Amino acid sequence: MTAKCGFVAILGAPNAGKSTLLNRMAGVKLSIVSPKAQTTRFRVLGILMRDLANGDRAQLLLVDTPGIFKPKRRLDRAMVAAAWTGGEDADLSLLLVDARAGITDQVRDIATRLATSSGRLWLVLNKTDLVSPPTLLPLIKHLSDLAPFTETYMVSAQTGDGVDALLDALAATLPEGPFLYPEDDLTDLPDRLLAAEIVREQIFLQTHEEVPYACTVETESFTERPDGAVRIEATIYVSRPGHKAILIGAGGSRIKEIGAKARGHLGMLLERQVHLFLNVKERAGWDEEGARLRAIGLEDKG
Ligand SMILES: Nc1nc2c(ncn2[C@@H]2O[C@H](COP(=O)(O)OP(=O)(O)OP(=O)(O)O)[C@@H](O)[C@H]2O)c(=O)[nH]1
Ligand SMILES: [Mg+2]
Repeated sequence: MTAKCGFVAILGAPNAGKSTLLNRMAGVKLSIVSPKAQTTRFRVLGILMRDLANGDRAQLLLVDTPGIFKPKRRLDRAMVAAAWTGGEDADLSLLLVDARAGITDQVRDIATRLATSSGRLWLVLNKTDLVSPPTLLPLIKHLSDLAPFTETYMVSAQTGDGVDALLDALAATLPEGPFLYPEDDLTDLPDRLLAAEIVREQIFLQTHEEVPYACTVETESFTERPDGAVRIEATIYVSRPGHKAILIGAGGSRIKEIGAKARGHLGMLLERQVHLFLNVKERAGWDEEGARLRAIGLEDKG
């Protein structure tokens, strides 16, 4: 048996389905997903073992990245920088393109920049469940004019269609080398960060307009109790008093629902009972604050 191991970065425009694909490939939910753009804010690693037909074994280190867009806030700049770094550090990058949205300005900009980088690049069309097959070939042709993709795959991260074939091809193409993580590990994401992310996912699902973008979540305490349950306290920082009112909702109804859903999901992910306490604090300008960005693992680029 030969061991293979390498990093594969999933890059693309916001909402392309990168996190859905990571979760589908890892077979477990590691990265939060929402119908809104710019959901993912930092790199999320998925660790996956795959046996090849020839008896070789591969450890795929899949890196979900924030969507790439024109950043305005310091938070946005740090997110986009994290995405590009994910690509630069990888053995192979996948450009994931929403086949229904096609070649938007964002996709064009990303592909053009990837064309100037020296790393290996594959094209993956996603959301094939939403388009008719004859539209895919012209799309691939136009994308191939923008960057030198060495392989092309078509998948539906949602239904799982085509994902196995992509995984087999990825495992086969990884460089030979020892496994970098224990075989049973699923991610390097600490539970505290996972807890904050699951709360943020509910904010993305349950609030609208600018509110989800005006929030960040930090786990203040994470303690295991003697009965096996875990007690989690998290703070939601919001930019403005109006956001706080929306987040709390009439009579506290919204924050209660965010807490209830997040607690349920966390209970399943952590496989134990969760007691979750949420605190909402107004903090104008948190998205320009280095400490808030570092709290979610983003390097402070100033
Ligand atoms: N129909 C369909 N929907 C999909 C597919 N993959 C993802 N989606 C949906 O697309 C939306 C965005 O998915 P995400 O996985 O959050 O996208 P992302 O690229 O990680 O987005 P950012 O983190 O914002 O950059 C969600 O509503 C997903 O359910 C797919 O293959 N088919
Ligand atoms: Mg994402």
